[in-house]
Amino acid sequence: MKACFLLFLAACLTLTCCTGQVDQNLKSVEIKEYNGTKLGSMTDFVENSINGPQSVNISTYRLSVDGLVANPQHYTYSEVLGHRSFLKVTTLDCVEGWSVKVLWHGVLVSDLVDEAKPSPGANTVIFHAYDGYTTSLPLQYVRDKKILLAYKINNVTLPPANGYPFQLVAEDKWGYKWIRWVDEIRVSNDSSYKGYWESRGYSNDGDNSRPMFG
Ligand SMILES: Nc1nc2c(c(=O)[nH]1)N[C@H]1C(S)=C(S)[C@@H](COP(=O)(O)O)O[C@H]1N2
Ligand SMILES: [Mo]
Repeated sequence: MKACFLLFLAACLTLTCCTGQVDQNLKSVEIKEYNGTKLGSMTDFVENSINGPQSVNISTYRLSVDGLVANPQHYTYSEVLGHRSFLKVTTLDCVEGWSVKVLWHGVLVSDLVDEAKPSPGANTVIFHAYDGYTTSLPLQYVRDKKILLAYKINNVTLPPANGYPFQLVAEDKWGYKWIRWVDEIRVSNDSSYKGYWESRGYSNDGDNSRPMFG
């Protein structure tokens, strides 16, 4: 049964990779409810990325954890997936006015950062993506909120448009903090660093309980 499901998933993914679109079969295998909470669909996300959907070649892909660390890391996709993983139902709120609540499955950003051994004074995490997009978050927030680097949505491997291989689940932050196609986690002591949208006027704090401009 499980093997059957995995085979089906593999077939769907092959299709998705070739077309760069979410295959309708993927939509039919994603879960719609979790612990009594009704979920949105991964196809509810609005495509608004700065350079369109990216297609990452997983055989050459590496996730770097570097910057202000003693022990920089360069993980393959499967090495990242080898870390302990967690599930979370979390809502993404975009500044454009739409939001989607789904089940995320991922690894702890703080586990990856800790493996790289952050130096004293490290207080910021700067994320870089395959399309050149950047954003940042306080290291303390990343630890306290147990922030995930997600590789599945609604129990389906992230489709390319949703950020395959990884999307940051920046709980309680505006959508522009939810960086997709993440390829670098850079530890820093520059707490005033401004990412792509932050340097264009959106609040650096990005807290979704506060105004998006700040
Ligand atoms: N790499 C990258 N990540 C990105 C963006 C982008 O342009 N490039 N756009 C951000 C914005 S503004 C939003 S609202 C969310 C949307 O993510 P979703 O497609 O998973 O909803 O992605 C964020 N992450
Ligand atoms: Mo957004």
